[in-house]
Parts: sequence; C-alpha cells; structure tokens
Amino acid sequence: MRQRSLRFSTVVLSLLVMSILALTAAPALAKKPKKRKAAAEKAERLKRESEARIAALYQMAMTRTSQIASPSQPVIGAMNDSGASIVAPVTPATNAQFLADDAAPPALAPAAGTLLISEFRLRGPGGASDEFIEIYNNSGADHTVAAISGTGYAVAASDGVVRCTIPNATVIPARGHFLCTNSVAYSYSTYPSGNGTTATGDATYVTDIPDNAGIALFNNNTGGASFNLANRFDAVGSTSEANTLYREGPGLAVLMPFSIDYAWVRDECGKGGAATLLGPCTISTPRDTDDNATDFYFADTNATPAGAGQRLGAPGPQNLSAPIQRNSTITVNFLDNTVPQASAPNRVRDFTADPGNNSTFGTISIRRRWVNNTGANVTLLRFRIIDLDTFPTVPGFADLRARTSGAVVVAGINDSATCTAAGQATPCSVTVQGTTLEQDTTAPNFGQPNGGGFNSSMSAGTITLGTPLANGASINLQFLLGIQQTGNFRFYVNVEALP
Ligand SMILES: [Ca+2]
Ligand SMILES: [Ca+2]
Ligand SMILES: [Ca+2]
Repeated sequence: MRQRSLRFSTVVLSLLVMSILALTAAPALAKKPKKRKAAAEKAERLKRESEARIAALYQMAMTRTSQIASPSQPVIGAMNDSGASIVAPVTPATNAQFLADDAAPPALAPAAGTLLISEFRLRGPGGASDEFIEIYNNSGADHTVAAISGTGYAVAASDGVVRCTIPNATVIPARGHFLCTNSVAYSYSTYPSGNGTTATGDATYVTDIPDNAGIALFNNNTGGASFNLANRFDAVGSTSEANTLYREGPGLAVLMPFSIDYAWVRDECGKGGAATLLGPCTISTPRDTDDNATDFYFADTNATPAGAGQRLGAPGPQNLSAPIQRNSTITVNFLDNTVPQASAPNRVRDFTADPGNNSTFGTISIRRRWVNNTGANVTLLRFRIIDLDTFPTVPGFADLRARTSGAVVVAGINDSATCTAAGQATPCSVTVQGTTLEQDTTAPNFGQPNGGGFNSSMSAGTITLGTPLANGASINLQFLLGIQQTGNFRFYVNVEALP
C-alpha cells in the first residue's frame, strides 16, 4: 500500500494564554482583622477588587491587541507543531497579581476558583478504591492553607464525609498541586513526580467513593452546615449526582464501572480533548468555567468506551513535589532556525513500519531546543501532552502515539544560536536527547501499551539534581511519535520543571 505523507495545517495565533493568567486572582492571605474593623475593611477590599478587575480586563485587552498584531507568535513556551512559526518566542508578561494585599482580610469565602480539583478518578485497575483526587493552585501565587474552621481544607464526597484534609499552613506552590489518594488501592504511586519522589498521596483516606459520585473541596473540614456553596472552592460530579453542591453545571457523563486505567482531566488546552480541532491551544492552564462537562475530558490507556467518549491518554497524578508548569520561562526554539519547521532536522519522518511499537506507518520525530530562562538551575524537566491527534481515529486526521526515544546526533546545523549553545561554530553537529514516556508499570497497572496520548508526560532524563540545566543553557530534545494513521495533526505540550 502506498503511504500518504502527513499534511499539516497552517494555523498561527494564540490569543488567550496570557490573558487567562493575567485574570487569575491571588489569594489574599493576611492575618485576620479585628471584627470592629471588618465592615470598613470589607468595603475597602471590594473597592480594591473592583479596581483590580478593571485593571485585569484592561490588561487582557492590551494583551489581545498586541498578540493579534503579531501573527507569528506561537503558543508561549508550549510546543506548537500545527504549523506556526516558532522563530522568536516572545517574553510574556509576568503573572500579574491584583488581589494580593497584606491589608486585605483572608479571601476565603468563597474564594471559588482559587483552588481546583484538576484531575481525579473513583476507580482503577486496582478496583473500586483505586482512587485519587488532585488539587491545583489556580493562581500565580503560593497558597498557604488557612481554614475558616477546623484543621484544614477538606476534600469531601457527596456523602458529606471528609476524605482528605489539606492541613493548615500547607503551602501549595503557585500552579502546584496537592494529591489526595485512597490508600486501600491507589495504584499510581510509582508514576514519576519530583526529584527522587513519585506520585504518592500528600494525604490519604480509606473510605471508598462510589462510582459517579460528586466530590468537592471546601475551605474547612468542620463538615455539616459548613460544607456549603459559600465555603466551596470547587466541585466535580456526574449527572447522576443529585446534590448540586458536589458538581458544577449538569455534570460529567456517567461512567460504566469498568476498572480501567482512566482519569477525568481538566482541559489545559481549551479544546476539551477534541479529536479533530487543529490550531493552537487557547489556554495553557486548567480550565474552570464552572461547568464540569465543559472543563473535564475522560481518557484512559486503552481508549475504552465507558460512557464518556473514547480518548487515548493516561492519568497524571501530581503531588506537592511535582514539577510546575513553566511555559513562560523555559522557551522553545527550532533545532535549526534556518530551515522550515516541517523540514529536517526540526521534523524527521521515518517511514519504517514498526507495528509492535504503535508505529504502523512509521514515526515522526519533533526536535526542539529548550532554553532555561527561569533564573535558576532546572533540576527536573518534563512535558505534558495537552493536545494531539490520537486514537480513536478520524478520517483525515493522524493517529499519533507518544513513544520513548533515545539520543541522536544531528549534523549540518546552521543555526548559530543552537551551535553557540553547544559551544561550536556553524555548521555544527549536536546531540539531541531523547524523551521518556512516563508510566506506572507496577501491577495492577500496565503502563501505556498503546503509546502516550492526552495527559501523558514525557521526561528529559538527562536533567537531574546532579546534572541540572543552568540558567541560560539549552537542551536539545526529540519527541518521538508513532503513526497509526496518517493525516493532519497537532501536538502541544506544557513544560513542567523544578524548581
Ligand atoms: Ca470508588
Ligand atoms: Ca469550578
Ligand atoms: Ca495531573
């Protein structure tokens, strides 16, 4: 059979990435004011918040204007391989914070949206209790837990019973995570996390959460009447959840109780996990429209039809030690800026059939140079797939499977920046390091035998505590994708790094 070559779309703009960041409010976590001053201070706070919202909207308008005026701008820091020109990544604005103010009272009632449930499952290969609930700090500022009552924030199910407490004084880093797991059967504890750590629970519980039940995060663990809408950060549940306190909007699709390796994942691209939407991601942090069905997608390692559509992907539980999204400070370049993005060495097509490795129609290797602009040594570097074309297949669209790859040496580079970073003059020969599909292969899990998809992560294993990537230094990396069907494709990742 004659193989078709891949076709590529030619879309360019990213409009909303920084706008979303700019609109994110920091929690105001000052000391509790005296009661007699409370009313006056509340009025003052409301005034400040109003001004801040106007400032944020103004900044958003400015950001949009400047981005529209620069049509070659790629998704910032993320890898755009749907056709955009990644020639000169711009330096994005800082994560502007508008509500942090030492004089403000604690923004704890309700503070909805400050912390989110970003990923979870209520069953897995380990059975009904193979559960985790991942909490995400949806702001550009560290969040210090300070409950309005009790000993911390609570992750509770719709039976009103606290599963995990996030203890008072816990600091959840800006854009960081906290992981709550059911210690009876949680099975993802060997999935990589931070330096020397894996995705173990930061807090654990033992009481099963029923399939399709709702869960919520509250600003206290007192329970009872204190679990109410005003005290709720976030909630997610299915359409079969009767108590609206434990879901947002009509709810998620009801899952059949299959003990599969799945997760509900909050969309970080803005396309809701759509299989056939080419073009840039419109966001790069977890989406929260307060409508669960819009904000989450379902994925599992076999693309199982379980009631919520099919989508190849994987769980990616993140805990306090996990690397944090660094799209704005770890920037991406072509491996060789003197040739088009679809040409070698920036993109290398291998037509060799390799069905055993999910590459029936060969592979595509996407090669980029990443620059550490964080201002510090990077000691851990990985990439989370937030959008791609994969299984199930759709006519005209590719079916790509993320694979582990090794290092390759690439000669004939004429890009002076790439050569300089490698300590050479042009033309030069550089090493492009491989990336590793991160999996949990400890029973009862089988890793990702069909290859990586949505929410899978790929690590740059040469970056470690002992061999960090210095500030200003580069690393050349390849991302190897098996091709099970040719066609149009896109492939977007978020950068996750420590510190
Ligand atoms: Ca369960
Ligand atoms: Ca929400
Ligand atoms: Ca996650």
